[in-house]
Amino acid sequence: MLAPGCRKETTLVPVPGPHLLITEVSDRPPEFIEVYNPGVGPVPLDGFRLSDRSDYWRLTPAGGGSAGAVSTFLAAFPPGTRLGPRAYAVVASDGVSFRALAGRPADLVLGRATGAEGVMTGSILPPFHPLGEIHLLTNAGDIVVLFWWDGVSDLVQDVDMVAYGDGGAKWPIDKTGALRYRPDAALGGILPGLAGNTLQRIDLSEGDESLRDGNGIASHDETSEPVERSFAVRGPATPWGP
Ligand SMILES: [Ca+2]
Ligand SMILES: [Ca+2]
Ligand SMILES: [Ca+2]
Repeated sequence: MLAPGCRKETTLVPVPGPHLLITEVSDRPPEFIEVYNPGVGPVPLDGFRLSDRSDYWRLTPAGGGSAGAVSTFLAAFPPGTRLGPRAYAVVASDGVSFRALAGRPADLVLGRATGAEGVMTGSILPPFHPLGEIHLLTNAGDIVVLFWWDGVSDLVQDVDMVAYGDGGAKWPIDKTGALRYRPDAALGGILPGLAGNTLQRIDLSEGDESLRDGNGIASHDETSEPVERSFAVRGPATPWGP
């Protein structure tokens, strides 16, 4: 029996599947985030979420919610979506401009859809371009976080994250001291602004990321990844490929 005002702490459920990775971020049209499944089996994407908010972890009831802001997203993959082995999921900000520029529809969209994509669900507050395009990733700098939450636990679990430009400085990710989170390391690095190129993962091993005592999948400390060594800023964009 719990005393009034007390809550039962929930136990963390292991994140299903192998360690998914963010493998590409493009901050201008065709603006997209690419997620890769390096494993040998399909991964159900239920519970996985993408956000550009440093307070993404406040999503849980214990986290107290978040204030909301213009030009941010915190969105879940639609129920029943699966990512095949050695396969990429390309999540476009704007399905219409992505399809026009890339020549094929994205797998999923955060904003406008052409009808050929799955639609991410959740809190999506896009700035609308005069032409109707939806841009969610800030060109001067932003953060992108892939995380997992079972919808019940007090805590979310980090899966992968990356910061570029002035994103990590403006929106530091630090859950240290909050709820029962372990300390987050200072960001292991911040990539430069993309300047028309895209952020492409070149090291699927995550380099010297700390593999213990973190807030991530399999206790990884996702904030600690030395991203300057495991990503390259280069062009052209490579949706669905390395
Ligand atoms: Ca990582
Ligand atoms: Ca990791
Ligand atoms: Ca790619």
